[in-house]
Amino acid sequence: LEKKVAEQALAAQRPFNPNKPAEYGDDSVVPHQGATETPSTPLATASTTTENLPSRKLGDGKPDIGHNPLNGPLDRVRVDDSGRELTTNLGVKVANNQDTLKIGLRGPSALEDFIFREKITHFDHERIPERVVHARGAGAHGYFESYHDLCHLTRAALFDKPGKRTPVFVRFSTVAGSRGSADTVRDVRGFATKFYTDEGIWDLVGNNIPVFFIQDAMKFPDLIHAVKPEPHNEIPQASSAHDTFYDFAGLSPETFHMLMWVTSDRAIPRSYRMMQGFGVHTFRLVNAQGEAHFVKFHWTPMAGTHSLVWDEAAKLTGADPDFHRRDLWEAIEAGYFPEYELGIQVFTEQQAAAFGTFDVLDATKIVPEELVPVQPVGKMVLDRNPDNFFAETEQVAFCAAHVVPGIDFTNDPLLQGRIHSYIDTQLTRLGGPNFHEIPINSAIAPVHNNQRDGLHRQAINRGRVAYEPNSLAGGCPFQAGARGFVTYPAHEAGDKVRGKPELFAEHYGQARLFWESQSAPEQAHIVAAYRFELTRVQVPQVRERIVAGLVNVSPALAAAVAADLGIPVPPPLPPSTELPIPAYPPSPSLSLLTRPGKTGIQTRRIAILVADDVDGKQVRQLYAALLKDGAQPRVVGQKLGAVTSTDGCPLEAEITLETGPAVLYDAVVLPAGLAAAKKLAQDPRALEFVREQYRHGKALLALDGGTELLDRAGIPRLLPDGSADPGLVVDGDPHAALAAFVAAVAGHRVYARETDPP
Ligand code: HDD
Repeated sequence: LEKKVAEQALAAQRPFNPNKPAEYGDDSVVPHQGATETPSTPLATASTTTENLPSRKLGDGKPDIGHNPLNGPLDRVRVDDSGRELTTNLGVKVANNQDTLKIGLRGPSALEDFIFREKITHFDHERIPERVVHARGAGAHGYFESYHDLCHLTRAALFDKPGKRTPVFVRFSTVAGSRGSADTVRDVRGFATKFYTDEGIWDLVGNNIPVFFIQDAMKFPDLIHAVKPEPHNEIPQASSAHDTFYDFAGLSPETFHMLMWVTSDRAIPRSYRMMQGFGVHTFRLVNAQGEAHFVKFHWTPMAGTHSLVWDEAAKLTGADPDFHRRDLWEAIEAGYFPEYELGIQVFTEQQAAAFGTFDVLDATKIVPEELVPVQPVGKMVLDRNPDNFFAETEQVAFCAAHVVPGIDFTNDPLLQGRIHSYIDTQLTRLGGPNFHEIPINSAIAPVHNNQRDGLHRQAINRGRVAYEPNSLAGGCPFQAGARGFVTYPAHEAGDKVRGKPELFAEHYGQARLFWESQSAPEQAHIVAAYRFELTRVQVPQVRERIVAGLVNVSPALAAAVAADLGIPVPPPLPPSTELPIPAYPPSPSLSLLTRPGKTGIQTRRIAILVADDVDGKQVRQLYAALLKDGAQPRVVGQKLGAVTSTDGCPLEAEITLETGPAVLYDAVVLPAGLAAAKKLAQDPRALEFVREQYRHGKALLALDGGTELLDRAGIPRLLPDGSADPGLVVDGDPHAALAAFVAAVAGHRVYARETDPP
């Protein structure tokens, strides 16, 4: 009897929804895996140096999961509710979470209801200001692994041994849109990396484009006010295609180099995993002997550099506004960890002075790779999604001023202004000076200083001494001297002036270099992007001024854009200097097509169209083969549920033509089985699907009956120049066809197919 009573008492305490066992049923009583995980590194001994096993250089996208010392500190604050009772914020168990406290069932609510008031008050204050730029983003944890010992160049702890791993948190973002805007808009992408090094936090707060719009931080608020939605009506959202932006740009010809990059395919990446990252500015590396070199930082994705096409990007904003966020999340969940190689361009001040045609302190200029090659120095692997978007991705505070011993600034006037802006913005965004104590922002290196108090202080500093020098605490914490951050003693002398060097005023040489280094399809996309953007501009003079600037970049480009806008080519914008426009040899590395990637079809999304009477056996074989190669096949049907199969074993459609339109996929397989193909050939949505895949240059595999669908969609079998289409695989031996299809998917797109207009 006692046992029964005990069981009943236990059952009464349990949550009760049998349909949701994991959340409210019996299963929830047992925490699922992860909840009981003990911290792998105790907080006190957390160190990035515990695991120094070098892994393969750039791997196959599935590196060994390293021990991440950041796990330890974050475990301290992780909360897992599995099997727990509901409480207030003060730990008082809540008996009823459904009803407010009332005086009689139909009576007024009581002010006494502290449970309701706590819940609502917290809710009322859930939102914090979004970032003034880069509001929309997605983040991931991972590690950086150094290939070499770079002690001859820098004393930065993360580069002090080959194979050394340092935990990182990365946030990718768009710039102009607000937090809820779509991912695939035309924009620069932020690529910000927080390195939790043994000697403090280093933030490399870069973009996916190696230059910037402006040269001096003084103009940043103007630039951002111009590109953000116009202030009177808050239109347009997440788009540079409007008058104020191009008004500012045309009147600030220093923007022209960057304009070339943002009208290129770089501004519509296929994935955060398939874009480069750049530190943009020239920084300094300083070694233990105090010797300095200039450095530029480059991230190169192992998955290759791939982009969307504009029509697709525009449609994706509706079909899946979370396209990039989802893509990053799913790749990491699937174990296909994004990898990026870190490369550095290292040069001396003397070399920099000899470059002659540009100033390395000018953030609107690159150092061409032909002049200073990029040397790989390590790789970054993103192997863990955040547990909580707000706590980690939203509250992470990057700051261009966060450097560590061995890494120092230069006089780039854009960088100098950034050193101020980032900490300042966090004070508003995160509500006070203790944002460094928010777990995602806190260093793994120990923190000891005399800073005290402030809103939301977490640290409980002991003792009565909070000043320095002191004798009462034995002088602690004491200055670290040479073990600490020692500013590179660059010699500076000059008059106090507001202005810039003459070389900064040459705006067109590198814009031309970029244009001339692009492949034909990339050039065509740039023309189309200017056409789109400037067509949205309403004031004719604003349009014309941009085209006038383009004349200095390339008369051919200006002529093509002017023709599309229906205007004559205007005279060139007067140059801002008498210096000649320098000529650079083309730089092939500026074309996205020169970095095809090493991960084959991994994570590529492939639709398999099905309808009743499909050849299910073949679909299953294809599905398995594509899955084995790391792709994400999806059975796309006319409606959800089972379709009949010729082998009598029905197939389940996972998504529909309506919910999973063509733009969500990198490639499509047209169904095996004539009867199914005939059904789809009568469905306008299926025909549109096929046409769009074709028009966007994607791979198509048509087996057996699939050709019927191609014919009905009016898909030509050859490319416009009469040659074979490598992305269109039709019939033939199934094994050979699959191999050709896989090669086509890995090749990303057949740009030769593009026609304009479609
Ligand atoms: Fe900035 C955010 C990158 C110039 C002021 N910036 C921000 C982020 C990235 C960049 C990636 C988002 C970080 C995150 O994910 O939280 N910014 C750049 C690059 C620049 C640049 C590559 C030029 C080379 N920025 C720049 C200037 C200023 C700022 C010149 C001001 C003088 N940036 C900010 C900011 C933001 C910011 C206002 C907004 C939110 C934040 O800092 O945390 O302080």
